[in-house]
Amino acid sequence: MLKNLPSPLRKNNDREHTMIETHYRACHLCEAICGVLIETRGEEILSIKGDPDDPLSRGHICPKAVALQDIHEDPDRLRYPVKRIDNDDGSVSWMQISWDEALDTTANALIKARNEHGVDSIGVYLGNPSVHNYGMLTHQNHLFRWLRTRNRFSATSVDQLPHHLASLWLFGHKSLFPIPDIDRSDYFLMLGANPLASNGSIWTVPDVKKRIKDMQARGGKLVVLDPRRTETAALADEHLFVAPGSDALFLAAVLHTLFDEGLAEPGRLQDFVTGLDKVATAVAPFTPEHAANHTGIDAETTRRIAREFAAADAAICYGRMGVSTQRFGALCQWLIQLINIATGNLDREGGSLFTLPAVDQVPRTGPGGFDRHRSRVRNLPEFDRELPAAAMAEEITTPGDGQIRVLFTGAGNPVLSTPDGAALDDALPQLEFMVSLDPYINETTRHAHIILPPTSPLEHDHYDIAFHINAVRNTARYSEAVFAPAADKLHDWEIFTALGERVALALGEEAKENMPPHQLVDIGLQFGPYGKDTEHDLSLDKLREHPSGVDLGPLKPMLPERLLTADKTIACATPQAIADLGRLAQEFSGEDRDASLRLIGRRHVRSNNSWMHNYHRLVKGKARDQLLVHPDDMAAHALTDGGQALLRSRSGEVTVTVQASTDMMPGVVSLPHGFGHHRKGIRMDTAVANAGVSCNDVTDAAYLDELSGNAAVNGVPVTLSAVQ
Ligand SMILES: Nc1nc2c(c(=O)[nH]1)N[C@H]1C(S)=C(S)[C@@H](COP(=O)(O)OP(=O)(O)OC[C@H]3O[C@@H](n4cnc5c(=O)[nH]c(N)nc54)[C@H](O)[C@@H]3O)O[C@H]1N2
Ligand SMILES: Nc1nc2c(c(=O)[nH]1)N[C@H]1C(S)=C(S)[C@@H](COP(=O)(O)OP(=O)(O)OC[C@H]3O[C@@H](n4cnc5c(=O)[nH]c(N)nc54)[C@H](O)[C@@H]3O)O[C@H]1N2
Ligand code: SF4
Ligand SMILES: [Mo]
Repeated sequence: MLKNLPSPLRKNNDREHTMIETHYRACHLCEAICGVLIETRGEEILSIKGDPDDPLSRGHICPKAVALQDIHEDPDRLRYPVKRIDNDDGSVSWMQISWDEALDTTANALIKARNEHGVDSIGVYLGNPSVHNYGMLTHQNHLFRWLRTRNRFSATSVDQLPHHLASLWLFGHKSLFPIPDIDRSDYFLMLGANPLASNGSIWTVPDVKKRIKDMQARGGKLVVLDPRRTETAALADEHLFVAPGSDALFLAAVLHTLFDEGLAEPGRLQDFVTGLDKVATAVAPFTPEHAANHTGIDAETTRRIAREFAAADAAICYGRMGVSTQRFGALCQWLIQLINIATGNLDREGGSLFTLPAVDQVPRTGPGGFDRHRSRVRNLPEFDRELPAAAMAEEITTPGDGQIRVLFTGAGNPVLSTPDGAALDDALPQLEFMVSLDPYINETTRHAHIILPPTSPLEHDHYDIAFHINAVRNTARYSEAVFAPAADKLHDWEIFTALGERVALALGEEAKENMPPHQLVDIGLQFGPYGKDTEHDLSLDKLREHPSGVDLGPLKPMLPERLLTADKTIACATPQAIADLGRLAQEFSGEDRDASLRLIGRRHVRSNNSWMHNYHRLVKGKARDQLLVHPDDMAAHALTDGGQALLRSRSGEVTVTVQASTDMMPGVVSLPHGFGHHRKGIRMDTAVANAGVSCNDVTDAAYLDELSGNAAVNGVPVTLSAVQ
């Protein structure tokens, strides 16, 4: 049983005699990918500091960097595969099993489901850290190529799916994201993002605070639209409260003003941009006056912002989570890029540019597709062969052909991170078999029959395949493992490979040729844009000689060459988006702002989604899981500061501690997601002691961006009542 496992922390008896070593590393915990220096003596970590020589992060780190040590040393982190034992008295225990037993049992369950019920009876959910762990990206298809199920899900559809769709429609590839070139910009219009807490997203921008301040010192201006006065909003030159879910009206009104006042000047983009006239016609009814009724931003302010944006030498319009995970997420992301295009700020230095990463996945991976099939129960559209995560619970519980009977989760915690997580929590026990590739027994993985824990992050090497694509500067860096893993440990990619081999064998197929991730990266580097025959001559060996990373320069204009549309043009009048303007008009057809109380989320720099509450250094101090409520709303609902309240939506309810905050827009309340560790059977002691409640017990799986299928975890209508 787990309790009796040998201590995972290998004590080093020769400490005094062991040399102090410095390891160069990329912190993989968030998208900023900061360079860190980790000092070790034997098995002991002595310090973690920012690497001043990293050309991207320039020495910056945030308080989470120390979690690299905490994860590695956490006694709750699983070191061996475990199997769940349901005892007769209703209790659950976990038994350590061998890798062979764990992998054989898992592969057999997958094959059995495939043979007996068809491949769609297997569900797959991959979470956020799977993108931060390069071996999971390079090797997941060693398994999934044999399991081409329609029931694939990921955190994408609770997050950035609208960004992918806008990029697919406009630029021809799901991962061609325009990146805010803040270091050379004059004007930044930011919606629904809080990079001071998040450290940037779809925008790898370590040290963002300094970059914002530098822009301001150059005379540049930051305008933030957010229903909460966030850390970023507080730093902005102008902060505007915007009613949750109404941003598309504001953006359409900005675009309307640009066309209406003759400010649309795409400049050199004109040569390869089509359909702007159709867009102008489509946004003509969306006046700033109409928007003002619903957004709370007066018409003159909207017009002024449009004029300022157009007048700036280089301007950025950027929106993130807050405008993605809401009812009009895809429309918002499309409108944002239309504003950048119409003003000539796309592909302009100081505007938004595409990157050219050293391992350039973009031309090598499929562009992504949309709505090629739909979910069985609710008829929701597929994107990139994945269905909306909001549909997962019903696909498990609804009988019929294609019902999910076996579930694979990897690096995800959908019970806490997808809307109506409580329904998923109730659905998971109905599965015939569940396996989780995860280092923890948490809210989701506690339902698994088998948990396959990978090596700790410091036990494997890293090259960031995902986030250089979104970075403010082109750089490349390879990090060696800090510690050698013990012989009986497997990396995530090795687990995928081992399962893939077993499944292939059972199917009478030949497993895919296996090459470790670093070799794939070496090939990617050598044959990439800075590889052989270029002045940089990049290869893995070259990066090993430069462990702080290699600078490949600022972002450069690359259009139309970088476009992956068939004819190398940007067709602006995306039919789906234009049609969705009709849904927008209908939703906001009334004269008055909707009166319901709306729920939004928030992030804290010391936390990260659902899984960073088990490290004492990050959770100590004041509680951070309160519901923030404006004092006027406190009074209207007879709430007391620090008191308890019942927060209820159409779909669920939780009892929260309320905190009065003048940072909130009246009519809007904020609760962070990722808490709710009170559930039975979780083996994360510190997290359980800081349990909080799950915001996603209140969010609603039926509340979606109907165009993209992305969850609308922001803007959820809720009610509040005091609990005595
Ligand atoms: N209400 C609300 N809901 C939200 C959000 C919100 O703002 N509000 N945000 C959404 C967003 S943006 C996201 S990305 C999702 C995140 O949703 P998920 O990805 O489902 O959740 P995480 O909390 O990131 O869970 C990460 C899991 O990965 C495991 N893990 C960590 N590192 C590794 C590793 O290297 N290998 C393996 N195999 N496992 C690992 C952890 O133990 C944990 O179980 O949540 C979404 N949900
Ligand atoms: N410290 C920390 N860093 C993280 C994470 C974390 O959990 N903690 N998670 C990582 C992940 S997975 C992601 S995706 C990124 C997210 O990165 P960001 O998007 O920068 O971070 P959020 O704090 O979610 O910012 C969303 C903002 O949108 C606002 N908002 C909510 N609804 C609306 C709306 O309708 N309109 C507008 N205009 N604004 C709205 C919220 O108040 C919030 O300030 O952060 C990443 N980095
Ligand atoms: S901002 Fe913090 S968590 Fe993100 S990469 Fe840098 S050190 Fe790591
Ligand atoms: Mo995310």
